[in-house]
Amino acid sequence: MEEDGEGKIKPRQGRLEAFGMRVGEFLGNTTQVAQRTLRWFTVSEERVAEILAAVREELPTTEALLIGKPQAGKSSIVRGLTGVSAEIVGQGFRPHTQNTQRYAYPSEELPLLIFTDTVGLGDINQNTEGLIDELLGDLAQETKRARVLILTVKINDFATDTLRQIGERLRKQYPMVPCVLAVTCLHEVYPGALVEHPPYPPDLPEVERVLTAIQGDFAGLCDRTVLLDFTLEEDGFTPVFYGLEALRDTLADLLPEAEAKAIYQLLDEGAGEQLGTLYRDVGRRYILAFSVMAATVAAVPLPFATMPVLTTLQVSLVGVLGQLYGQTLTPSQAGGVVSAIAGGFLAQAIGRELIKFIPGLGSVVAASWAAAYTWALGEGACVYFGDLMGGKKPDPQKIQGVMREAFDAAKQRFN
Ligand SMILES: Nc1nc2c(ncn2[C@@H]2O[C@H](COP(=O)(O)OP(=O)(O)OP(=O)(O)O)[C@@H](O)[C@H]2O)c(=O)[nH]1
Ligand SMILES: [Mg+2]
Repeated sequence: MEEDGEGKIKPRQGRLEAFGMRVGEFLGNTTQVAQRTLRWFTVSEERVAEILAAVREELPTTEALLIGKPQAGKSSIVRGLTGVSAEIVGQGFRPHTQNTQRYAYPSEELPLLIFTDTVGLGDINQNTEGLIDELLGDLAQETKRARVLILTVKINDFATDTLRQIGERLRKQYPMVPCVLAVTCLHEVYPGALVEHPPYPPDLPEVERVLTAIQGDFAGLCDRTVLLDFTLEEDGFTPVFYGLEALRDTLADLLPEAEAKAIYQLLDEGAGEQLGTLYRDVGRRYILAFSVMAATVAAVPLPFATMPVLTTLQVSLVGVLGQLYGQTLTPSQAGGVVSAIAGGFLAQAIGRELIKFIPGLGSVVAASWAAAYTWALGEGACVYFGDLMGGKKPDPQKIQGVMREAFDAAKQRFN
């Protein structure tokens, strides 16, 4: 292991506030082995920044440019693909420019998905040129990210001239960027008697007729069309995300292999069924994204030992989860939480196993192990933050238990 005692993550200047104190108490419960393990798993702040930059370079990041009129369903697509609302995805979100906003998932510093959302596209819009310029400027930037245009149209909206013009301009200049036509709000044209979605894809003359017209309007512009109906839970349609699998498959077909694989992993396991609103469920979507990253980076050679890279990912994950639970953590504090949780877990749950591997641990770990370990840590952090939020003292025993279970389940999943 490259990391040693010099410059690990420490709370700054003895400014251990309430949060850090709790971490301290928590730490007090870990064994000596854990304390030792902790040292192996700490990473200096400068190193964290370096690692983040290197990891970001390797991530199979997809940038989706969502273009559509207000209320066309763009934010709903963000919610479908990430499991969280655009407002939550947008935490740490900066207004991009006048006509577009940008959201990064799961986080700005380590994005797997970036959404550029047009906000200024009206019917009669003097800003169209400005918007086109912004989008062209976006596309002009050199990047390793895979990009895709998603033109979003409500199924009963035929006033789509501006959208088509924008699409044409972008396509003309960037013909290599694939383009998807996403037709939303399907149920609005269902015959009155139909109160549920038919099996996907819907085979209804009403849908077919309108779709033919829309496709005519966008002829030659889009590589693929996807039919969607992303309703709200209270609308009572099942699945809530009707067409999500088709969207996933379409994106996967159009994107390079690595990005396609990441999207598959992110939308694994019935993501379209239902979305919980509980913290834990939202948290899981973030944990999943970081676990996918952990597997990704474990599989590529980075100029750092794997363990510090995982620790760095986990520090970021804990920072994001903390935010979800209303705790704003400095990287140092997040590092403290990771150390406390990871140290205890590694020592107590798989300590013996681990000791055997420690000489090799710093250099290479299996992708599935990296993912499962990250998953377990995220689950542990949710319990930790949940307890804090409920005014309880985090219970190390409970956290260890949750992590052990999560680790075993995740090992299966990421195998
Ligand atoms: N039934 C149904 N409702 C949808 C669908 N997509 C979006 N909606 C609803 O339409 C409304 C607008 O959807 P958004 O996803 O916020 O649309 P938007 O394009 O982001 O809108 P702006 O941010 O205002 O430009 C919300 O109430 C959504 O729940 C869909 O496919 N089916
Ligand atoms: Mg929106």
